[in-house]
Amino acid sequence: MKKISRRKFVIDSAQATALALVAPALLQAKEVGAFSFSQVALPYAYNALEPYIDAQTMEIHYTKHHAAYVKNVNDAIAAEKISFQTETDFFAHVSKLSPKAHNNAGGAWNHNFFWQVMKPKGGGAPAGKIGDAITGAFGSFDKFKEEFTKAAMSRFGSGWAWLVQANGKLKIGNSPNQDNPLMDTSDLKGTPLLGLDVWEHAYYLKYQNKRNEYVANWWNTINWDEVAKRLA
Ligand code: MN3
Repeated sequence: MKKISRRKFVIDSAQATALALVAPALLQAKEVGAFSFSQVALPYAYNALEPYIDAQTMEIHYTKHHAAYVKNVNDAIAAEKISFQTETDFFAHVSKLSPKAHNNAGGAWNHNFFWQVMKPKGGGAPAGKIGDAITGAFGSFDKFKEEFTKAAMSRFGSGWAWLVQANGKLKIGNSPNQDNPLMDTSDLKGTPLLGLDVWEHAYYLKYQNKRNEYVANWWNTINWDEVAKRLA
């Protein structure tokens, strides 16, 4: 082994420290102009939402469908040199982007959101400020459930049902494909508080054509703490 002099060791340590201080700044500089979407870690196991959402659906949904949206939008960002700095900015200008960028960005974002507003042993009527806001806007939790379920059931084909906050008001609606209420192309606009994936890939293995049963059972998975966090 080569003997390292104390003097050289001190210099190397000083250089390493300087590099450690500089490195985060360099990384940040490199990221400017290179915004990309990422897939959040699933906050629970694939089987955690059983019996309402089965493990196989969850695994395919997360590792195949969602992962593909993330990969495809990032490919589009690179190929089309899309330079928006934030998700909000990206969606606010999505009408100017290619269908590949638009649709896959929606798929990437919507599923990150969806995983987070669910949890094992979730559901029930929400308490606190989100409970009050829902009762205030819709009359009762049951009325809210009824209206949200209608939005989920009336979306023809693939899409999402949403609870959003816009100008301080809560609203329910739905969107086609992977569109979301942050998009400038969306009829329903606002900050998403709660979202439900009604694509067949979200329920077909367990429920086949019975979207109504999937929606009815999904109420047992809602993570109201996460919904409340998004309320302004
Ligand atoms: Mn999906």
